[in-house]
Amino acid sequence: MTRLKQDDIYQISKSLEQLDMELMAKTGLTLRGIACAASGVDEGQTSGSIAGITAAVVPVTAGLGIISGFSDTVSAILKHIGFSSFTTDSTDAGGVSEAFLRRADLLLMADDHCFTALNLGNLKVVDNAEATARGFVAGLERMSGGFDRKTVLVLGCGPVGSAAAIALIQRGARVALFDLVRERAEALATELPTGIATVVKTDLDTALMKYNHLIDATPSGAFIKARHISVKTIAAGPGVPVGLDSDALSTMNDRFLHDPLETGVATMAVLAAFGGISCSGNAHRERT
Ligand code: PYL
Repeated sequence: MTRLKQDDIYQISKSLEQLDMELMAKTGLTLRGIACAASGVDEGQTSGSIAGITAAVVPVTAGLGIISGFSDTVSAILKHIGFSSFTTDSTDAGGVSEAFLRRADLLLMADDHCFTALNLGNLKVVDNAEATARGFVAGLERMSGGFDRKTVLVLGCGPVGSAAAIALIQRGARVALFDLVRERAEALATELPTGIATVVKTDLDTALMKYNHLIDATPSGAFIKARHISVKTIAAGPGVPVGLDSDALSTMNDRFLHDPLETGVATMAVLAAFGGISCSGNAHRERT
């Protein structure tokens, strides 16, 4: 998982209205709408109760430590989609204790390996990697007008790419799996329905020229070039940094979804609060 930097997130809190306008143009949904679609819940039925749900965001000093602005940005995203939310005054265990004492319904916290949302009522656990994947797949589906057995190229078979492949198949897509480590793609393919999931046998350049629907779940930047993009290309990029280079981005217009944190945070909170499906965290998967 790429560790975000302050530069990646410092503008998010003041750009959420702008993000909603961009998402509406691309998908017909706002950030909350994407989160609800990804969670399989009706936005109209949740919007009333969401305000009554309080989320606590706990800063964590473990490992490489606190990212300046991270917890407040997470809290701002949650407020933007309608939750009540606060960042705890204390960090780590003190913050967890504070969340309980202040009767939070949800608790969100992240170390360098796992970003989790906990429902303190029903003990549901939602992992950011899985929620991020589901959010971007929901957005890609809307931009694509439905998958209807279309094949989506999944770039990167780590926690986000794996969860994206599963979510794509659940929504009626076929998936072509690519990872620089071919064994990772092959290992993922063994967990997915035969014939619906295939491993890309060609090199990356050929694959990028072949497929029109892409999910970039890699930690690599600017490797997707303008020559890989056609008027039919529709892409979602949960990966950080952005996989499309500036020339490729300039040709995509309203056919590319990316944000460094918003979609994942919104989806994990809605999943934790309302999602009927309990999510298992990816924390147990091998850490890259
Ligand atoms: C959750 C993000 C999405 C992409 N990479 C993940 C990341 O940067 N993880 C590290 C988060 C560390 C947060 C720090 C704090 O400020 O509480 N422990």
